[in-house]
Amino acid sequence: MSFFKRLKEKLIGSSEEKETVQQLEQTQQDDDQSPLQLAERAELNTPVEEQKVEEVLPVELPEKHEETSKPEEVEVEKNEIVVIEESVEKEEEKQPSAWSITQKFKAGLEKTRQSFTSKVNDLVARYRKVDEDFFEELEDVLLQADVGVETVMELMDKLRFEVQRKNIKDTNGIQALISEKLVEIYESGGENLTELAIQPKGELTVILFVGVNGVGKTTTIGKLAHRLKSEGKTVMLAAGDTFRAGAIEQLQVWGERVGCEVIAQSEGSDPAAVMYDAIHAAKTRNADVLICDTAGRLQNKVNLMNELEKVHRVISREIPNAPHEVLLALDATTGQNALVQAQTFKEVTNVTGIVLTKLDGTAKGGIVLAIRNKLHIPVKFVGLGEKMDDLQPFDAERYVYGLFAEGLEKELNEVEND
Ligand SMILES: Nc1nc2c(ncn2[C@@H]2O[C@H](COP(=O)(O)OP(=O)(O)O)[C@@H](O)[C@H]2O)c(=O)[nH]1
Ligand SMILES: [Mg+2]
Repeated sequence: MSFFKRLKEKLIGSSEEKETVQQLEQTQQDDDQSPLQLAERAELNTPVEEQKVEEVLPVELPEKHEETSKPEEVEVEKNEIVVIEESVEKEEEKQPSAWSITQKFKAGLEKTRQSFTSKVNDLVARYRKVDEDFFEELEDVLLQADVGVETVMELMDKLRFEVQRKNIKDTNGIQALISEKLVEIYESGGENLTELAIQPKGELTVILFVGVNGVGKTTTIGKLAHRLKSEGKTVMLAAGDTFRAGAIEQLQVWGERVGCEVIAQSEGSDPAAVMYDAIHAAKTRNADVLICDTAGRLQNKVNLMNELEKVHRVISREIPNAPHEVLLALDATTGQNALVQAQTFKEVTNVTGIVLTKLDGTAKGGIVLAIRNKLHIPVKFVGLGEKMDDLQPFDAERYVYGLFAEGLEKELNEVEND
């Protein structure tokens, strides 16, 4: 299957969304909107199916569709457990569509796209023809987006080869070519496992979060708990950051929002003791997943190592192969510094996956590629905003679409719909 066909199927999804696209195309045969635009409109209009398509199509719709549901804003009282359960059941029924997830990547990568695409567009306009000077400037643009030297070099080699092989002369299709090669590079970088090591039903899965202060651990734990709950799992949280003032309360607030029990002790207590308590509580309540927060003191590597080792030891004494995941949260806005942090944590603990937070807050979203290339640890999730459903499993195709959305549409529209 060609890259663009695969990309398109992935972005739009293959089932109902596609049908909606085709229906819309039939009703509007003389309409010159692209299937992608139609899909976008279809997505936006899903809740009002009866609405006349003709009336909707010519209107420019804003991209604020996330606002259609805001479950996180429902304040939940502790004594309303029944209500929480009901709302979660409802959420289970309406899983987000492929296209709405694609739109999250597009929105989350807006800053990167704006800075990156405008530079690439500018290059394309100035050069028109692909030559060595063009490649050199392109290299700079990619480096400025934090893609990382090795990845940029690999990409440039691939582009040069492809340009020669296909005898490409003009710069117009270059965004499409870059996209294709970036996905290729990402996928060749090792296993593309975004799945969490969730244990079979009846067994407790323990997920440990590590990372320095402020990178977004607690927030991500809240979002992940929400995600796992909406898949029907019983989730509990362990307030292992007993160091930072307010950290326990912050996790408790998330627990209330999402509807998860939080196991906590007082500030300053031993994190390992919290883990011990939490595992026992989770086992007693037959929880499916326990997500553990930790403090991220990096001032002293020996302390960090000791603390994480102790936490780890206590967890695996209670459940032999736990923690099943050690997720390292890295803040995308810190750029190359994130790579340094990752290196340190890799040395002190067995990191099984990375959560790259705040991708929406940086114009240098190329850091995903650098992380992949340097660390060989899968980026399992990316944070695309501060809302509860802004945590998404990383997806190379959607990511690339987020980088080049406008530049790719022409290519994608030329792919046949079958
Ligand atoms: N824009 C944006 N902000 C985020 C994201 N993830 C976390 N944050 C914010 O980052 C700040 C620090 O997060 P926190 O969870 O307290 O970090 P921790 O110290 O590692 O636990 C908070 O203000 C969060 O709202 C994200 O994906 N996007
Ligand atoms: Mg925290």
